[in-house]
Amino acid sequence: MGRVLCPGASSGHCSPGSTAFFWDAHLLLLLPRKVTLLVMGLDNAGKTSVIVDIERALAGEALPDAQPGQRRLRVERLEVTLLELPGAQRSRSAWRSHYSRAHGLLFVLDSGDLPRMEEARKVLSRVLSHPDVSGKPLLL
Ligand SMILES: Nc1nc2c(ncn2[C@@H]2O[C@H](COP(=O)(O)OP(=O)(O)O)[C@@H](O)[C@H]2O)c(=O)[nH]1
Ligand SMILES: [Mg+2]
Repeated sequence: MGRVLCPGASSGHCSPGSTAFFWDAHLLLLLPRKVTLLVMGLDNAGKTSVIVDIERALAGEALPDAQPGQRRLRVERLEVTLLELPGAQRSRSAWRSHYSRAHGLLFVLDSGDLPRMEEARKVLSRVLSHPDVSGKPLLL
């Protein structure tokens, strides 16, 4: 959670011990938090299948208004958007346009596809070296 502002405090923010801090933090906790997760990997790696598995495992409520390639899901107070990025080589250059708004990445690796392991390594390496990805959680 970001800094909690405390109206009326001369410094513009307040200590965790003050009443205002807890009041503001409480309000923020009530708001649904939107989380965007990018699901990436080579073509045919199993991205769509993983998304279906995640939806099933989380047993969240499916939310409407998802764009093509997106699944939206409410999980407790989170509104989670799973955005599948097309994995074909010609599509990968567009991935970077999504990095800045992502909260985390899921990189799907087909562990049975040994001939493409080096290709997957290079692709993941390029993703991780992008500044907009730096510091964000990755699930492989
Ligand atoms: N054997 C096996 N096949 C899988 C698995 N996950 C996905 N597949 C198959 O791999 C193919 C590609 O999966 P898909 O999820 O469409 O890959 P995407 O292109 O990365 O979205 C499909 O025919 C899936 O049925 C898995 O865990 N095991
Ligand atoms: Mg797919």
